[in-house]
Amino acid sequence: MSTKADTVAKKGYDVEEIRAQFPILKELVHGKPLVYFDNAATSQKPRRVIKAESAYYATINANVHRGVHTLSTKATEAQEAARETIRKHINAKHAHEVIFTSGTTASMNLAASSLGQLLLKKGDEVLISGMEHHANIVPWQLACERHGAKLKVIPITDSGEWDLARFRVSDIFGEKTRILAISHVSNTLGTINPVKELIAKAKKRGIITVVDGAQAIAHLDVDVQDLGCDLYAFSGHKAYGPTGTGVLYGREELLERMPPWQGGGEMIDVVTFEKTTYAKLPFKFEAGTPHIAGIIGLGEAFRWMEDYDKAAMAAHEHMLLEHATKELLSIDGLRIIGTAKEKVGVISFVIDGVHHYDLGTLLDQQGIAVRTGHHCTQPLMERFGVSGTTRASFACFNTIAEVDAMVAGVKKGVKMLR
Ligand code: C6P
Repeated sequence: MSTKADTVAKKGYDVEEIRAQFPILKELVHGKPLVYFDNAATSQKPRRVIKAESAYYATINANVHRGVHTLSTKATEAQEAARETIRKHINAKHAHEVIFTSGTTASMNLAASSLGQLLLKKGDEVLISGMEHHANIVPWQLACERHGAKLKVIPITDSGEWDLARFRVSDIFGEKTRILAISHVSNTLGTINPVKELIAKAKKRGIITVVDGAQAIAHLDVDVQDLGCDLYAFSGHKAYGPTGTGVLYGREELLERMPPWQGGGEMIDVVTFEKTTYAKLPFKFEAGTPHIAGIIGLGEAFRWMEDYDKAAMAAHEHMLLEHATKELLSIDGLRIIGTAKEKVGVISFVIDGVHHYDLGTLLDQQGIAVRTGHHCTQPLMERFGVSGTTRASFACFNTIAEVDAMVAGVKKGVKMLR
């Protein structure tokens, strides 16, 4: 679905050429062309990714790092090529600093469990922010409970940014702060957080820094060395890759010190009943058979993204955000939750007298997929005094015409529901 405005917006960015690569965009939903605005939940996949995953099963399906036979060698090479692609993409120093997981949730659980064991003692503090996804809250709560530590929270301003004026650096980082765990981009508000600046301040105090990059990886240039973080987590499926894939990047020196998270095959060096020694990085953190097909697909997703100018993709998504913001604000009683200066293409809103669930259902009947509810950020919902929002999240293949269709759908919904 595109208009003249999209053609104008193209200028070196051919959204139709990109759309043609996503088979699902030809689907009809309730007889209407699919408008997919739920990319923060999971993005759609280009044909190349789908093909890479199925080619593994069709031609080289075997376990990795385990066999001398040809298929196992080929599968291992394909998996490790994906690791190298991701290393380059995020500018990690070494490929063994890229650990494959099943997603951001698994990455954060690995980080919290292992760092908790390594660093946390009674009375220590872990600092997160008030806009975190449950995946960057609950694993730290579990670690704190286990080790007698406390969770502290950076408050959020009305526009949806860290309130660093009210919560000064000297207040943020206490004597006992050991870990800072923050999201690069908020999944609910779209806020791009100044993570680099806060990481620099934390590092000066010897605090270990962990970044939840789930909503950043597909939309920003992520350079882990430039950010200076110790750990950086993301999911593959939000970056045009397969579900069940994710990464935890870790600085070599820290990963070497961190104890393993899960035990099993391939993460060991020598096992006896008395004692086990562990494999080298990254395998120390990759127990059991990985999601080989998914990892190969993930490598292809990153190669696919690299065929495009990420800045142009981000500019396109920003243009959609600005258009959607302007149009949605013309609706009486509509309030946008998350009005930070720096945002990715995520727009959350509430409307007086309209329940987000009802609106989401009516939009679906028009073929428009948005997410409704608390977006796994219940404390943030409480901060804004709402039970949930309607959230549209854009990707590189979305168009102005689709935004207009959503706005028309919202207007229609409001008339029916009020
Ligand atoms: N947010 C959303 O609709 P997983 O489920 O492990 O791939 O990602 C968890 C996660 C962690 N951090 C952030 C900032 C996230 O946005 C998510 C996933 C989806 O907003 C599903 S709840």
